[in-house]
Amino acid sequence: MSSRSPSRLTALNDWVASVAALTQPERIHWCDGSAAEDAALKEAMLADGTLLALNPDTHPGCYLHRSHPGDVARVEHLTFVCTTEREDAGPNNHWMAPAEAHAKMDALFAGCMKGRTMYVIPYCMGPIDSPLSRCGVEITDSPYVVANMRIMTRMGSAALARIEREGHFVKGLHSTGELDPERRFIMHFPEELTIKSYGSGYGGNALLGKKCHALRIASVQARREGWLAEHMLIVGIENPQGQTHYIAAAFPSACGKTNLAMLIPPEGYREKGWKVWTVGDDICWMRPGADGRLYAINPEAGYFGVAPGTSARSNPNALAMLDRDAIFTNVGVTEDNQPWWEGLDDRVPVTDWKGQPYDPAKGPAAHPNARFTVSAKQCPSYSPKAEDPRGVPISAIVFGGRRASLVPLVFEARDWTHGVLVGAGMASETTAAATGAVGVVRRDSMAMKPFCGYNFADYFAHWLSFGASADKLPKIFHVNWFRKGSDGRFLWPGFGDNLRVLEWMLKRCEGKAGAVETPVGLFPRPEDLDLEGLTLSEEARQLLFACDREGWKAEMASIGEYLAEFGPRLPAALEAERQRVVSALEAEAAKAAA
Ligand code: OXD
Ligand code: MN
Repeated sequence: MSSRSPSRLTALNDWVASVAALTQPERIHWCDGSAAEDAALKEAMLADGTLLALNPDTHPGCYLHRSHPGDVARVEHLTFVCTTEREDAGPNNHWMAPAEAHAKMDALFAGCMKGRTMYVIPYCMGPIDSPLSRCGVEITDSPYVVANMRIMTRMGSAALARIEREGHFVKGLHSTGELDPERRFIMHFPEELTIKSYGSGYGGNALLGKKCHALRIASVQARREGWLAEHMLIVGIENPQGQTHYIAAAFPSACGKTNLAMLIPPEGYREKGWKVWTVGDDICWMRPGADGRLYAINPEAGYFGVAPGTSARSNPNALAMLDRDAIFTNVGVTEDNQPWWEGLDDRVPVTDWKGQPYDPAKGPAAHPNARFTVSAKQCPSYSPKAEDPRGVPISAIVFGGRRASLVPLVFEARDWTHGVLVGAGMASETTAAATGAVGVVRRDSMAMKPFCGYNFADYFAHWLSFGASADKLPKIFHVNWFRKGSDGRFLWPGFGDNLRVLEWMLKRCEGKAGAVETPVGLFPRPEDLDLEGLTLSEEARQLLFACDREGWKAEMASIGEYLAEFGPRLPAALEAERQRVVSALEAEAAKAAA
């Protein structure tokens, strides 16, 4: 522990000094990321109740944190992008003028760390020696944030050394404040590479390396520098011939990214030698390499995953990494002090996430957005390539959402421009990862609605701009694991069986699998997928692979209304592409009527 700055970087020291003058902490602690530092912080958090130790026999090194019950998710209505021109933030973001936002935040931060310790966390998003990585420094008064950042990022001395070498970094200032929702804001200043977050201790609001830096600020840097910062998992699929192909997939929060990233192949596939390798479960930074392909890194070093629903069936890899050295937030606890959440198993917990005796009549034991934080290295399927500074070459990009109707199991975009339209038009039912109503269908372009740090119209143009070198780019697909039948139940088993769909995609990339051309994209027939060992109902076979032309006409009209919200800034090529799909649907209808 050190209160003296270990850095010779004037810009960093000046910023830390100015924050200290504003927030007036009792102590300043520069984090070195060491095990000793982590142990000391955890001991202090155990002493003051911030952390509770879990069963040391079944879960060594595991802790429970109970957040304030009103501080359990991201707060999109309190999250702002503060650009000089309102139009640069776009209709997809809440906007505030930078001067007004700074004044508001600085008033909240004034004196807020009195009597507290101010932690300075130098961190690197991505492998420490990768040219694709980017660094930042988070200042916070929360030791819980420090402990989580140590898992989620490469934090401490090595990151500081890189920051000193590069001379620049993203500045993130955070205080839990009073945890008063009336005094809670998450502000981004992309033009200054700065974040100010006050009044929440929740992951996405407080671990500033994650959503705030690696998506909102990084998306702006990426546009400027010719790369992509995306809300995507990265998974490697090894075929029986020993070749591994990588897929990047964008799904909205709490739609199964972690499960897909850690998928266990179905038995028949395992026997043939298929393997799955996890590179990342939430964020993907991709850049064209010298060969024109897109190369991707996972900027994170850990998983901040949704606990409820995680089980031996849904994600055995996740369970295997959660029995040691993990932080659980807002889960229930069993009689023998083990963490528990809905969907885990048949045991009945004794305590709920608020620390009250568990009573099913009063709600779930774990909050629906309860989380685990764990090092990526603990994942049994962690890819040996995840630390490769060059990143992994991406063969396919997948967009997907929760759609009970219309959207088939999978389809392929005809080319890059069509793929960008498919991503831009994506929609999904909302989940508990953000406050607000759950289960409402909303457009969530590229699963980036809450995370793009600039105007979506410019973001779509940026995506389209990659099309110039189209021959080496990944193919783009859309999936929907959540289609429901007439009885309201899911038609597709999901989880490990999703590999059947991924295999079809990779075969399409190699020209080795069939598909039928429709106005909406290229659809497989049931026989184009390996469905051996799977029992699908007749309804499932019908609906999962069908193109409902009338339904798609309405969907394309609705996408048109959504895109029109972006006004004249929307790239003409995107609207032209939509028109092309509409015309193709109409031409087919006319042919059928003739
Ligand atoms: C997350 C989210 O925490 O998307 O990953 O909310
Ligand atoms: Mn996410």
